[in-house]
Amino acid sequence: GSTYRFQDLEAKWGPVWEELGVFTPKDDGSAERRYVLDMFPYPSGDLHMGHAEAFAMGDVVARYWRQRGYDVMHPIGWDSFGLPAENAAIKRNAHPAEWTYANIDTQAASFKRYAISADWSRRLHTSDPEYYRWTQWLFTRFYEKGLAYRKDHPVNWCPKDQTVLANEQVVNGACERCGTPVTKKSLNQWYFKITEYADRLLQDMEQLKGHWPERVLAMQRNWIGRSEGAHVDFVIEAAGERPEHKVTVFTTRPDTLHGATFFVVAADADLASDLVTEAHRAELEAYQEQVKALSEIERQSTEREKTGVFTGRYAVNPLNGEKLPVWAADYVLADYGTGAIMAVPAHDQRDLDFATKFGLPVRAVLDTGEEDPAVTGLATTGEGILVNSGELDGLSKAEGIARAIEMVEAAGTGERTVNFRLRDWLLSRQRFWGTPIPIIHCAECGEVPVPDEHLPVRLPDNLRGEQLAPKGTSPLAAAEEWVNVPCPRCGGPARRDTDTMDTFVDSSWYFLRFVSPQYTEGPFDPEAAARWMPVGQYVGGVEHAILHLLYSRFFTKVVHDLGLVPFTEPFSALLNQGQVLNGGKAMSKSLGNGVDLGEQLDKFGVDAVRLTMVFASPPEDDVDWADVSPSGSGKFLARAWRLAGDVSSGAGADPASGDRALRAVTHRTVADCAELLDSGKFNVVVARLMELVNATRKAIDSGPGAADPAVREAVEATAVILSLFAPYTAEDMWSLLGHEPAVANAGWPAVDPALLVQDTVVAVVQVQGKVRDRLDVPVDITEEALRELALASEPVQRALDGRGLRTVIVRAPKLVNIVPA
Ligand code: ANZ
Ligand code: ZN
Repeated sequence: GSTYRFQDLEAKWGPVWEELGVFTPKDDGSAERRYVLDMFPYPSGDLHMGHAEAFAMGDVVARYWRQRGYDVMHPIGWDSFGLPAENAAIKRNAHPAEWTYANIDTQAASFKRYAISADWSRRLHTSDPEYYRWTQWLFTRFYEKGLAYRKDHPVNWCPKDQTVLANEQVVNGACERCGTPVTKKSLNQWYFKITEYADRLLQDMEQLKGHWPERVLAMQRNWIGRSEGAHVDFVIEAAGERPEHKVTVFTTRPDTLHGATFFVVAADADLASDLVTEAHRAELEAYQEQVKALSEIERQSTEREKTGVFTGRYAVNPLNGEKLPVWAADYVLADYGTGAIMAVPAHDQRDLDFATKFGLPVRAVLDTGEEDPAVTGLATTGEGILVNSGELDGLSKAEGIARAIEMVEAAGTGERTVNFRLRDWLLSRQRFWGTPIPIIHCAECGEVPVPDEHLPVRLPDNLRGEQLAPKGTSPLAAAEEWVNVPCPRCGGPARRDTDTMDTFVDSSWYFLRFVSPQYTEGPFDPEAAARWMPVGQYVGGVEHAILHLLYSRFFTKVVHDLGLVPFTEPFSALLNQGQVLNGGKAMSKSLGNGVDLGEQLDKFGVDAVRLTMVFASPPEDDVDWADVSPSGSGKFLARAWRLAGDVSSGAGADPASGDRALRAVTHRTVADCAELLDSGKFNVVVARLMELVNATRKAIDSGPGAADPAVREAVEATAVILSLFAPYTAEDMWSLLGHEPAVANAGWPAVDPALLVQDTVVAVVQVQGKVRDRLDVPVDITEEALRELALASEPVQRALDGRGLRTVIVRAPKLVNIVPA
């Protein structure tokens, strides 16, 4: 028929693609391999508009690369462990698996309808025992390398979710999930020693420059937080009840050692309780209670007035022997540097605020030409010359830093050091629906890893509903018959570890599993990984700019060090797609501005929604659904589709005999679109395609007519380019044009360079009104380019005779008028 009905096209082509296995890579070496990956979804309900945006972008890349002849792997799977499933199970007195797998089925059906060109044979779910078996296997390798360990630590605790949170999951002092203010609790927890990889995580970002968004690299750099400085030892004076001992500080400014006027230890560190004199203990303890009661939000606020208590002790400055009062305060963090600082109020604002509050002295030691900080209340942090600093006087800041380090090193009271903000990764969770930690605790043998041949340690399937409710300890502890096992080493009675892993562990290696999802000899087939990886294009939201990417990079480096992969970075290129907004705001329940993806698909069709997502803005920008027109997209698709119906006859004629003007448009469009796709300007590709469709329609209606071979050539090119955005429409066009499916493998149209030659015009260049040169330039030359060309002309240079320029008037493409000074 001649009516475009998206419902018919969706019903017709989906099953055909599935049957033909169009999107399964050949993996036979017949073509260069490329791996395109979208951050895998979490199965909370059905797909939403955000998925539709992200997956539309990833699919453009996958489909484009396929058309360019690459053997493309574009897998799909689910990040299916996690709290929402567990909470739903508690509410419904069910097992988390029920909710999880039901949602996965729903999403899978939606992905198929959405025509994601995924290889479904690689589908995986991180909550499947066949998957988490290998998560556990990897944990064991980490454990053997000393990269997984336990320690007691004050951890972030969400009182509502009754669970531990990683620093990364605390946003402005509140639980990332539920918004409850986070408190501290001391627990024995499992950690991954990601800090051992801090330097490499930083160094290897060199490989990513230019291929990852600069802001993501900046966020990673900042999170790793490398600071160069020194450890300097201060001796704490002996006083009555305890002998003298030393406390080390971390400072980035050893040049300011002479400006230290007091000393501060983190109030909540053991060190504070350790140092305090008996006379001040009660006061310190009262203060510590006060600090504990504060939420992280309040603690981290820079506006808050400084608080602290004197400990009764003095620390001796190793450079000048001065005695500095030791304070305990909460603005010094227990888990950064050494948890103790030398305070230099003249040159550090936090120290100055503290000094002002408690009447401590301020001594400037770097003359920066600014006003005295003691007077202005503003610490000076610029460059300058050291003063009041004994031997360091007269040196610059950098010289002072170097010299001060030499001095403390020579005296054996300090050393150059590098400090990282990055903390070890707290990975244990006291929740049920996660990968069980494969460790057995034996009274005789201590921690014993579960032997590989006993993996997976499966979750018990008899816990449900209330039994999963958060209690602070893991719900697994209640499964007695699961917990009690013989020790794998001595056979004596022992207990399984009852914590589960942070779901970020599951997602830190899924991209490796995809290369060989059914592999049973290890987490992945190393040969397949070497063939397919790194991922050529990774696509996902900027909300994962730090954690998921950092953890995945860390895992990849460890797996590299285990000799399993040759590469050190998992994702060669990264695209952060924008958000889908409605009315300029993120969609949310509270705003009531949510848009239901299913309804949009029912109303406008998959192709129109996908095309709208891509056309609305550059991929990395947000799309405001209130501003777009999926019905307009639908009209365009119908228009493109009708072209194919019009040219259904005349196959086989040589396009070279066709209309040259239309051919030029087609070939230029194909060439430009390739460039635009390579540089990620997908929205412009759609605009160019609309122009091609218009030109073709004109050629049919008022030009050489539908039978002209140039028209067929144009419509075939349209179908191929359109297949990246609107696969159903493109497939039907392809079929109307007399081809077998699938258009996805049609191949990118060849470009005839002879048809790309641009029209040129003559530009006249005048100097003081006299014509000095005539230049052949492209019609669409920019003002800037024409100006450059004109000024570079030899006759023009001769006429200028070394004089400067007063004005240069450029009227592209035809005229340049130069007035010398
Ligand atoms: C003396 C000094 C003088 C400092 C000066 C700065 C300026 P970054 O760059 O972030 O690494 N510091 C060290 N450990 C701390 C902790 N646990 N809590 C709070 N502050 C801490 O910062 C390093 C600087 O932050 C260190 O250098 C120390 O103060 C402070 F004019 O030492 B500085
Ligand atoms: Zn034992």
